[in-house]
Amino acid sequence: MSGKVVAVVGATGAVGREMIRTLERRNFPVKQIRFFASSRSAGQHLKFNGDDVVVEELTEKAFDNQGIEIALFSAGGDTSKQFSPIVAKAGAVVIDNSSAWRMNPEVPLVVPEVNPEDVKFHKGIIANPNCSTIQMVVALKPLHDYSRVLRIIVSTYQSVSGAGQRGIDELWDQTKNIINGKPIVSAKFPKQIAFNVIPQIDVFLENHFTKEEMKMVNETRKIMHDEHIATTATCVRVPVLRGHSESVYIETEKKISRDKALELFSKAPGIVLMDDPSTGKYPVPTESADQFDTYVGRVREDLNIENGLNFWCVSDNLLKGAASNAVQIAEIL
Ligand code: NAP
Ligand code: 3JN
Repeated sequence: MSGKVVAVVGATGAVGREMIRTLERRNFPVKQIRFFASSRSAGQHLKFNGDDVVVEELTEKAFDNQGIEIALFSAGGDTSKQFSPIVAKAGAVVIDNSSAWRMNPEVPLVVPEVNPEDVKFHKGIIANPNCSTIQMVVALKPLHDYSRVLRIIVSTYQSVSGAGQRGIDELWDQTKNIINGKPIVSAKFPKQIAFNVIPQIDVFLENHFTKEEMKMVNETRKIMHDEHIATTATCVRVPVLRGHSESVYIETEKKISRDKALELFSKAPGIVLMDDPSTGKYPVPTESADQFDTYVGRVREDLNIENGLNFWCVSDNLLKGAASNAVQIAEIL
């Protein structure tokens, strides 16, 4: 049978389950599939293309002499730091969803619509960027190719699934409890998320930005091969189940008119343009959920800055923001 021997590490998680579905949906050539998680989930069964597959415990010996060629990791940064080098040494190429390796100069950080060529310099580990970065750089790429992007001001509206299964459960639980007049518990998020918005994702750093915001700043430069792109990000959690949205303002070297931007977006890979103010056409998370593309709309020339352009983009954070970007990288391999 042709195809690759593929492992999904973190297979029981919110991203891992989408990786499995994405391999199925994109007909990735799989000769054999293996699922790994912690000892908590070892022994569980998950389906792949209709077959039952047992979840195995990830251990330091688990990949020895198994012939595993591609390992899709979404088991958090600490697990990745410990196991990715061991798995790469055992002969697999690791495609890791955590932030553990993203800024390591030896590790390519890849969005296939933007810098597919970087895959070539991998030494066994390839990093998948943060979900908020991925959809923004997919949208920026055609603009940047036409006229260099100098400045980015972005505000994100990030769904609770970005915080994993516990984030999804917390929104449901709080919503049900509030409707039923019961007290609520905030454990995964720093404040109440139901009927609220929270301008904090991840921890605060010394410069008063959050870690999530600084990921957008640094990862954008690395992916776009431009150390000078000046990004300011404000990352906000909103009570949406699935799909991150972003309001993006950019300044470019030469002016990009709305018509030019629409033309560039409409031809770009991975982008679906939804922009027609006359019919109220623009993207929203409920309509882009479960899709692989990045949706762009609300394109406007800035009122005050000659070379300023505003747009809105929406993408499924569990797919393009994580699982399908990783599977696309595997397709390049
Ligand atoms: P999740 O729903 O909490 O799932 C975590 C997964 O990791 C589970 O399968 C869990 O297995 C497994 N795991 C935890 N500790 C492990 C260990 N020591 N050994 C093996 N497996 C272990 O979280 P998620 O939303 O899927 O996210 C997982 C990770 O993906 C995040 O921590 C983050 O690094 C990354 N992520 C990236 C993006 C992105 O922007 N690209 C977005 C979301 C998440 P058990 O069932 O055994 O606990
Ligand atoms: O909160 C979100 O919407 C995205 C979260 C991503 C995330 C969550 C926990 C750990 C990451 C990430 O991918 O940057 C990490 C991490 O690996 O640092």
